Order: sequence, then structure tokens, then C-alpha cells
Amino acid sequence: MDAPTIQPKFLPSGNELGLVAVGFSGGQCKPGVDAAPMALIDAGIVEQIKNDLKYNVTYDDKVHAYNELMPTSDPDYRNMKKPLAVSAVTRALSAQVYEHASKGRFVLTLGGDHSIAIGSISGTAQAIRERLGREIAVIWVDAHADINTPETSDSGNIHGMPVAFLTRLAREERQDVFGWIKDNQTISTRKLVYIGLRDVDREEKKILKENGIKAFSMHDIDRHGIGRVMDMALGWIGSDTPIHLSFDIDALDPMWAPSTGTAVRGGLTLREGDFIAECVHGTGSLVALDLVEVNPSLEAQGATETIRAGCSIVRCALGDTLL
Ligand SMILES: [Mn+2]
Repeated sequence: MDAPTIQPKFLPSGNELGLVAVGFSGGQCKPGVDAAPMALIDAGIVEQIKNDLKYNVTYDDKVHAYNELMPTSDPDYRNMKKPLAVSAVTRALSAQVYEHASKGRFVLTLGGDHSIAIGSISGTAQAIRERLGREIAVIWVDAHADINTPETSDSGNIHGMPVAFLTRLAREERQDVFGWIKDNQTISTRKLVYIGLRDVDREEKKILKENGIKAFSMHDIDRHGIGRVMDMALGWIGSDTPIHLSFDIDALDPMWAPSTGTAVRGGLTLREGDFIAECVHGTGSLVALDLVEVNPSLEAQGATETIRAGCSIVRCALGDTLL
């Protein structure tokens, strides 16, 4: 592996990276996803980023569990499960990501379940607005749209709602239940692109249609191939917009990433996942990356494969190339 050669458009330096490790699983009900950052780090991801890809990594050497933020009581509210915990953790994470991004670092957030994107994306959005006066685009790679509002959600799990809160399709006045999200921390539905969807709730389909949100499902990938889909996705965003890539490992087919909380068959191949990350890196517009929903405890056999796939996605997004 060599240092990347693509010059970033929206970062002052090509090799400053801030890492936040988020050991949080409260956005859904299965324990274990909080162990993912340590599993990814044990698999060598930080060493690879430093030694092979030549980034200067700013990392506090800590997987944050945010125990001090956990409420003693956290009853359901508006159908949301653990609203106080998820709100408090994402609020803290937002400040951590902002701290890195406002200094011009690329920000890598290792989750954790996908609810944490409320924190990572709001932090990036705020920092880029302040630093460059621009809105970010978000590429959300996932089997699921994660755009339920509290009212449309069947499960009440907040990892199915982060996009709704980030776009203001869902809002809440209570400061301790995402009311802390300021306008300058939100994203536009026009700059949101999905890739890999295949398990979208009926109400979510309505939300996507009514808001004209760009989405490439597995059907589109079957029809056009991943190369053409990436051309269309990046064409929609344009070349003058900083990009936050939020990658849910369940976008990959369970053949490649079985150890995840809500696996859905019929997904991306390992190479298609890597290719998405490679293409986004190649734009020079990528400013932040989330890798979420790796759950090393769910599959004795498949955990190692899932962790390896996650590491590979991260390396590709940071400029690793096959040749
Ligand atoms: Mn997700």
C-alpha cells in the first residue's frame, strides 16, 4: 500500500485524519455492535492508516462508551427506544467530530450502530459550513434507508431514524431528545444519495418519493452496474460539494458481511462495496467517513470476515488502490 495521490479539494492537508471510536449500541436492541471499534483496531485498521496510507492520525486512544452520559431511566418517548441515551451520545459525538473537522482533518468515525451518524454528520455539516461556507452531501450506503420518523417506525429503534433527524423530516423541541440539533448541523435532502437499498419500509418509500431523494437500490445496480451507478450518484452531487460517506456494513451481502444486526440478502459484493469507497475517494471531495453496524458477536464464523470487509472499505475510502 502507498500513500494516496488524490489531492483533497476541501481539506487543507491530504493526510491529517481524526479518528473517533464509538462503542455504542443503544440505537438498536442487539448487544455487541459496541465492540466493533476495538475489533477493527485489533485487526490493524489504525496501523494500516498510519503506516501504509501515511496519514497522521489524531486519536485519543479510547473507545468511547459514554457511560457518564447514560441516564438512569430512559423510557420510550414518541415511540423512540432509549431516546435520552442516543440523543446524549450523538450530541457528544457531534462535538468530537466537529473538533476534528473544524481543524481541517478528515474524520473517520468507527461505530457503533447507525444512530451515531446523527452525531458524526451533524458535526461534519457544522464544521464545513463554518470553514468553507458550504453544505455537505451525504452518500448513505446501506440496505436500509434509515429515514423513518419516530411515528413511521415499527421498531422504535433510533438506528432506523438518523436520516430523518439530520434532514429535519423528523424534529423534536426537547433539548434532551435531539432538540440540540441546530440548523447549521442539518443536511439537505437534495444532497443526500442512497446506494444499496433493498429493505425499505412502505412509509419510508413514501418519504423518499415525496421528497425527491436520490436513491440507487440493488435493482439499479443490477440494471446499470456499479460503475454507472457511481457515475450517476456522483454526478447528482456535483464536483464542488464536500462529501460525508456513511457506510453501513449491512449494505454488503451477508455472504461477505454476515455479522451485522439486520442482515438482508441480495446485497453488494465485497468488490462493489470497495468500489463505491474507491470512487468517492477519487472525487477528492470526501471529508468524512462512518463505518457502522459491524457486530462481532453475532456470528462466530462470520465475524472475522465482516471485520475484514469493514477494514477494506475504510482503506479504499482513504485512497488504497489495487495497483
Ligand atoms: Mn444503516
